[in-house]
Amino acid sequence: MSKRKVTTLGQFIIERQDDFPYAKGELSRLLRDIGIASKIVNREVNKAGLVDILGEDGTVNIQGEHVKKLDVFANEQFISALTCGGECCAVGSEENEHVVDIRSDVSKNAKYVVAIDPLDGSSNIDVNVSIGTIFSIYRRTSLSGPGVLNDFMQRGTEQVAAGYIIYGSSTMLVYTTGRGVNGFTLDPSIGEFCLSHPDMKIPKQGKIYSINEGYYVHFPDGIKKYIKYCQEEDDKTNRPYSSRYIGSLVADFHRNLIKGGLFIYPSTAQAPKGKLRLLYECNPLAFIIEQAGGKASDGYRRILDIQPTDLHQRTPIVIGSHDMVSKVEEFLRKHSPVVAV
Ligand code: P6P
Repeated sequence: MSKRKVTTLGQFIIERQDDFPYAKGELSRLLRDIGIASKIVNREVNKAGLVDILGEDGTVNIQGEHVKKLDVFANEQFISALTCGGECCAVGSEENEHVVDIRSDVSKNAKYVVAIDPLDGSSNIDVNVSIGTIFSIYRRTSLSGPGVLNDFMQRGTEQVAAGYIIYGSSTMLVYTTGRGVNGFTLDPSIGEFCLSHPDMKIPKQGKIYSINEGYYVHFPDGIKKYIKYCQEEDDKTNRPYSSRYIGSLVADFHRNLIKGGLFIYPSTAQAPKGKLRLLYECNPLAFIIEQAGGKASDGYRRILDIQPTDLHQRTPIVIGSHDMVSKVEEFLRKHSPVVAV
């Protein structure tokens, strides 16, 4: 039986380096640094139930959420790996209110900044549900000195690379640099991410919709009507769809990327901007989904076109199979038209 060639993340990055004729390996090394930190976080996530790293450490993060120790640990690991790697000058993290300057002698000429959600879905940590890391890489716009907030106030279309790690039944790293989406599965026996899902594409149409229907009464009319549309019987359009909601963004996103489907976190009366963060959750996943042939909007505008104004700003999001996102936009235009201000 022919043995399949094993391509590690490191080999793949080097092989694809030619995609960046002007880059001198910095981005490759930056992606390598993220891969290293994710293996360390994976080790702790996998044994979280065995050591006293679960539970809350008593602090509250910028989001007002009680911080669980693994959040803190993951944030420290990624910041440490990026600091030592020397290719990044600043980090914008869900766990830090302000931009973290990570310059050192090694990174004083670093040209990239990284926005990151070090451990998304943390409320699922102690119930053993898949959780994830989401990252977004930009070239800094400031010319020298410490990385500053303005380096992060770039539209999602300016991302140089984006990806996520899902710590689940297996651990995968999925990323794009604007030339398609590739998935790597961690082989614990060799401690390497190995190419397992080359050139990932999301089906244009799916049969899964993912939304927290517990908030139904607070949704815009267009979303309410779309949910009812998903539940109608119609053989021609393969309805009713299946409702799947893990409550862990990376897990719901990853399932839809592979099977086809739609994830919605809409605005509600209480949260007009929704819950999810533009810079380190929605933009990176929007970059990935578009590269995989899907679509991502806030229900009205392309996510990647939104001009950020704050490090932790939120946005409603409709993301997944292209035709499903377009259908939601159609319902919102018809039943919840945006009032021009
Ligand atoms: P809700 C997890 O806390 C998270 O940030 C995402 O991973 C997830 O998609 C969302 O919140 C779930 O939010 O309001 O449905 O519990």
